[in-house]
Amino acid sequence: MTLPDFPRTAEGRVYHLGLKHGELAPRIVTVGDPSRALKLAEEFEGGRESVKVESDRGFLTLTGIYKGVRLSIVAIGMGFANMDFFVRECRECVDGDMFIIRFGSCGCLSDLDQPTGMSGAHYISHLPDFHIPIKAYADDRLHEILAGTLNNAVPRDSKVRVDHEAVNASTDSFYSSQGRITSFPDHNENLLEFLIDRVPGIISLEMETFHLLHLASAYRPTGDLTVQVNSETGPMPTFPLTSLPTSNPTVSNRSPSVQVDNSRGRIHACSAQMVFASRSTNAFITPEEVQQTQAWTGLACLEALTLV
Ligand code: R1P
Repeated sequence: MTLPDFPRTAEGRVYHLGLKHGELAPRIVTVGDPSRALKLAEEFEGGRESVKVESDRGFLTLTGIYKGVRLSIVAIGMGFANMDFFVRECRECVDGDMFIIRFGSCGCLSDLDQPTGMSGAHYISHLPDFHIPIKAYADDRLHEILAGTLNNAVPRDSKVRVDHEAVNASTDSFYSSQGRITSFPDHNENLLEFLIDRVPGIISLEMETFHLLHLASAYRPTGDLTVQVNSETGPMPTFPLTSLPTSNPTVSNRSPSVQVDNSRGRIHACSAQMVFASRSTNAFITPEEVQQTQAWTGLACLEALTLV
């Protein structure tokens, strides 16, 4: 599909992830850190990926086989903007339903004996005046499957526990909007207390999950909120553009760039966050604990995607 607002290279690759149809599986684990992606890809059959695409913009995609199922691991870097590129561009590279698990790290608001597995995520912006507690929810079924594989994967001697009811807040920066006090005037001294007060059950902060869950749950393969299909003329807007207020600068006379593609399916997403740091005590887990936790949590993510 070619969309007027959706750039591709001359080779037909999506512009930022550098992928073309066939290089990505519809079952995806997404991580921030490329080294986490490369380590997890060692679990693919043959000990490595069969497709590796490194884009000019720093996205890394590894596709291979795990337990007979074709999966992809995509390292996206950090933040909402990169998550936005990832979800929208991956959607253009596969047909049918997509299943996406974010396998990330986070800071927790209490002690360190907490991970992994989130029921939702909240967005906050980077200024105290604009904290907006909007909730986005994980896909119920995928979340339940992941909770099961995580529970099965926890080593018996681990102090880590899986909290599949945990609430996470996604923030648009690491420093100011997570209440870190630096040498810049962020006016964020009371941010953590504010969040604990306003967001029931919040235990962690990271930077991507809200946007993943939001895009996944908002996506409609037939664009049914803005487009209706006429079999003779193709997709048309359900509202006449001329009836919208002309003074609104966001209204344009261009046709909506949304097109209907019935080969598309839903996007099912959920997230597992590993707690690497405590914001209340400033403690970090050790590098060895990072490796151990990543190993079993990553395997649980791959396993979950084989079960959907
Ligand atoms: C900040 O250090 C980064 O780590 C967390 C945050 O969400 C942010 O991207 O996630 P990853 O470990 O997946 O990168």
